[in-house]
Formats: sequence, structure tokens, C-alpha cells
Amino acid sequence: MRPKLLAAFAAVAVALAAWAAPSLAGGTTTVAVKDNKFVPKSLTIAKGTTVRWVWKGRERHNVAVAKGPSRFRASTRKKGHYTHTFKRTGTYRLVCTIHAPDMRMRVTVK
Ligand SMILES: [Cu+2]
Repeated sequence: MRPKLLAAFAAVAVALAAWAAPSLAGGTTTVAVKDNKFVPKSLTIAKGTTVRWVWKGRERHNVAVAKGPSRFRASTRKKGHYTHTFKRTGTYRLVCTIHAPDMRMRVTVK
């Protein structure tokens, strides 16, 4: 393949990689814990990204993995925050066990 063509392909590959990975690995993404929903409800992150849940509502909530490649759980609280670094790829279905199934979110780790 000619060098110029190869460079063009490389540029496209870099652009596609940037598009497919909205957050940089090692970065932090914030999710608001509200009454009674997570905002945003769906996230796509790169492996190694930390998600920080920040309690914004007035009621008690928790965060628990209902289904996913690994399990973690934030205890029930009214305020404060909880962080988790996603080290395994896959789809995580999270719920607040008090308000499930309505209060749920999905995290896709690539
Ligand atoms: Cu809740």
C-alpha cells in the first residue's frame, strides 16, 4: 500500500476510535442520583473509566449491579457520592434496589 493511502487509513482509524470512545480511560464521568432516576440513564465508557454517582435528591437511594460482568454496590444514603472504576468490559444493568425496576441505568464498558 502507498504511504499516503496508509496515512489516510490511519487518520480514519484514529477518528473512528475517538468517536467510539466518548470518555478517555482513566477519566471520570458523573451520574446524578435523583428522585427517582439516574441522569443520564445510559452511559458508554472506556474500560478504566471511573463513574461518580452524586446524590442530588431528597430521598434515600443506593446503586447496585443487577446484572453485569462484576458486582459492586453503594449503600443506601441521602447525600454524598460513590465512585467505581470499571475494569471489565461489558454491559452493566444497575438499579436502586428501593425504587427498582423504575430507577435503573445501563453502563456499557468498551
Ligand atoms: Cu432510589
